[in-house]
Amino acid sequence: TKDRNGIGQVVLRNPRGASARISLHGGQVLSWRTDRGEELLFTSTKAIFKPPHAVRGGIPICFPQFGNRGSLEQHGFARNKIWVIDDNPPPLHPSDSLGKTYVDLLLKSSEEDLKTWPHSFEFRLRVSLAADGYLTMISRIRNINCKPFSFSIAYHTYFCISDISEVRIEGLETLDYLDNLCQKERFTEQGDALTFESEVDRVYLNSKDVIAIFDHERKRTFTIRKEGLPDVVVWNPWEKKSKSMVDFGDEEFKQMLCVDGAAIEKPITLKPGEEWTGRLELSVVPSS
Ligand code: TA6
Repeated sequence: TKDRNGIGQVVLRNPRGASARISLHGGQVLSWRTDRGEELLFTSTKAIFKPPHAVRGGIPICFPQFGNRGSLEQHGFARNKIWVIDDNPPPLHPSDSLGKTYVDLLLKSSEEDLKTWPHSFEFRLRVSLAADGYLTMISRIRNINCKPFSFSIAYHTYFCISDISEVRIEGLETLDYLDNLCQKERFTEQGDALTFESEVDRVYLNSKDVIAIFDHERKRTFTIRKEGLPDVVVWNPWEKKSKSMVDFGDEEFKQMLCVDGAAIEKPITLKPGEEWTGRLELSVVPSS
């Protein structure tokens, strides 16, 4: 299908009726719904669907840079580029396809990209929906250059939640984190679950590979399972920052929370010909 700007979109639908919608703009997942049609990802009602800017919501891919940690635009250029469907991707493990509904997307470094980031790469993204509605994103990034390069990456995931003050995250306890609100200074998280009562903008370091987000009011739990992504970004803009974002409603911070599988603190270095794989699996289950 095409969006209002004529940009291609792919809709995945599994046999039970769960679905996901991915835009070729940025390779961005824009929607992930349960088999009852319930939307699980947040998109701002003021989102601007105007390339090259990424839509405020879903899962923008931050690559080859996270945040403003480098010379590129905020979060790198991958989310602002048009990807193509990859009809003949190098094979993945059979378990990455069996029983799954999926699409393979490809972003290759263009002449234009090389001006700002002089490294030739191929970024292959597989987005899949499993029979039980789990959403999986597998990134394979290959250095097809003649010299090594390093990159950071984050799946900037906007979860749809009922009320930010009724949410807690388990799996980040006792970890060190870099606080973007305090000049990226390093702190250590306390011993109990993370809850929210003000702006949070942190990169948790060396986390376990399973993170749980409990939405108490809506009685559901999101689970993030990740491989190759040691860090976790946690972001809620809260009221003041929300008012400064043109593509975000003043009160919308109450219904969203970004929890991103990422590799930020230690950028990934690829030698010529080398390939890195990172996996993120999102699931949601009713919680008591
Ligand atoms: O989540 C970390 C962060 O860098 C925040 O500081 C905020 O800027 C957010 O990403 C959104 O960035 P964006 O460029 O999409 O507005």
